[in-house]
Amino acid sequence: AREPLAPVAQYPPELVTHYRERGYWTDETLAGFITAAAARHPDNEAVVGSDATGAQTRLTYCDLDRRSSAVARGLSGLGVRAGDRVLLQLPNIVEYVEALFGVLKLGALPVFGLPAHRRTEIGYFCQFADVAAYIVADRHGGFDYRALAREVNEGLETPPVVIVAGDPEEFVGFDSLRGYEVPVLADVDPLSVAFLQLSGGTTGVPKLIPRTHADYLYSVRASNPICGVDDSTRMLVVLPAAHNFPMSSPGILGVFHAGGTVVLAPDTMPSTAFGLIESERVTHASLVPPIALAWMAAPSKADHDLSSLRVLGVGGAKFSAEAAARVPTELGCTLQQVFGMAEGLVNYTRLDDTQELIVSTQGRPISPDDEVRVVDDDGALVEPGTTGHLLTRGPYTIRGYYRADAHNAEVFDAEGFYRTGDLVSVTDSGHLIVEGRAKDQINRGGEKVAAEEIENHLLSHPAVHDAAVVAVPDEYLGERTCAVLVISGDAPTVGEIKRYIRGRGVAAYKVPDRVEFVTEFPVTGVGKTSKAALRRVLSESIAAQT
Ligand code: J2J
Repeated sequence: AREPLAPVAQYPPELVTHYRERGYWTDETLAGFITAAAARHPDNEAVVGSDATGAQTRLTYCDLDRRSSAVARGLSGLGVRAGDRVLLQLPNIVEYVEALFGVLKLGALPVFGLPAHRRTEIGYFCQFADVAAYIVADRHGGFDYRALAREVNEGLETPPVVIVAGDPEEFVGFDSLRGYEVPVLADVDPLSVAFLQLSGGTTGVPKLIPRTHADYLYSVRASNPICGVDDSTRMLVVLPAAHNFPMSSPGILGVFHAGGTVVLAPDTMPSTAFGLIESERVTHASLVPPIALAWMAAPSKADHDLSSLRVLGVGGAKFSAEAAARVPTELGCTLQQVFGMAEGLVNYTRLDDTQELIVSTQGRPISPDDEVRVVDDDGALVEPGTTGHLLTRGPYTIRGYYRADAHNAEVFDAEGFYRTGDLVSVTDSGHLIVEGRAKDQINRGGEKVAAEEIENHLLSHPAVHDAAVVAVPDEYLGERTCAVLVISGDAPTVGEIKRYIRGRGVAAYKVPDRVEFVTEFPVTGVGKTSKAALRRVLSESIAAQT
């Protein structure tokens, strides 16, 4: 038997009552979600995409309901119980949605891995969340996930059962789960934790985010009208489906709630997306800025009929006003900027906002009960329109990370406000403009890299005396990572450092893009490494080189 879920920080009782009275929190759960959707729209097409073998697949809501029940049964047959954690690490294939709803129906908790994660991250999630089952695809993007599973399991005392979509080799085949047909539906408390989502992170190890059924589904339901999602919506999912953005803002869950269709893109190439937009009459898509830029720049745009596209959501990282302004003319759709976070708060520009607001802001909160505070370094509220630290609390923002008391004490204040680490200003209309970031994180085109995590890996190299990872500006990704190193002894080459980090078993997007050597770090008044000064020096030296 696995450990029970550790206790998580609760919302105060008076707010629970308030959120229920306002109708934000309902009895709807993710366990019953797809069965309820199938009852509303049994024969609508729910999902279109490839399966693990590459076969083109179309599932109605009824199909998806039946298949996910079979997965729930199969998992139960393997000994997975309600409350257990199940790590999903699947690419954008139809098995992802079958697995997701299968796990949820059983009352087990998905933990959302990304296809890019490797031994170190996966091993950590398995250990930290005491994962009972780990679901992967056989191969994807030239990588063999069965080999990863083997490596991970070797390092674990109580390894999870591994389930493989495609050729399972010695593991359990995902297809074998489909043999069971009796539906199971766990009786789940809507106020309980539904899953553990991954945080962008600022610390040495990734943080996990416990979201409840009620809080998450409120953000999903409330997103739909803001994003123009209804049963005619056909949404192209290009970003990894397990990311919070394509999952919930309004994402796959929003579309399923409305009875629309999710179209899974097998890769992120603009030509793939354009082909699918044309053939599937796609109406909505959500992208990070670099992919939106790639769409606008792609010559293949002219070869496809993109006229079905109504709304392009762009978020995850700052989209420049200059690029934002070009979206309507170059792609023939409405831009919606999205500034969200897996911890909760999501802001959208509204579809009927002025062009000025759509281009130059990152939107305003979903809920009238989202509280936004902008404070200076000392915690005092700033004058309206002035830049400061964004703090927030509300009906779908967490009150604490999973099993992280010390960190929680730092980033949640006594009133339960979450310190986002983002620097923002607020317009008269209540729209937020992301002005920068106070947290020690690199936003690499929407993929978040916690500086400390990579610094720790670098410091384990015998020749590295000191290490700092900072963002350097990049035209395409917005930011790239730069590792700045103080070396003791023989200096390794840049290639050796990158190979070393890769060899530590981390996601490729975390491997430093640049490596620079210095003899010492600039320090602040209190003798700490000054990353601000480092970033300044680096951008000057990069500017001088180009
Ligand atoms: C600037 N920075 C942004 C934006 C996120 C919807 C959309 C995005 C996410 C997400 C999400 C930004 N401009 N438009 O979960 O539901 C940065 C901020 C933020 C962090 C959160 C969703 N949109 N960011 O990106 O948990 O720094 O969620 O705090 O991955 O991304 O990252 P993440």
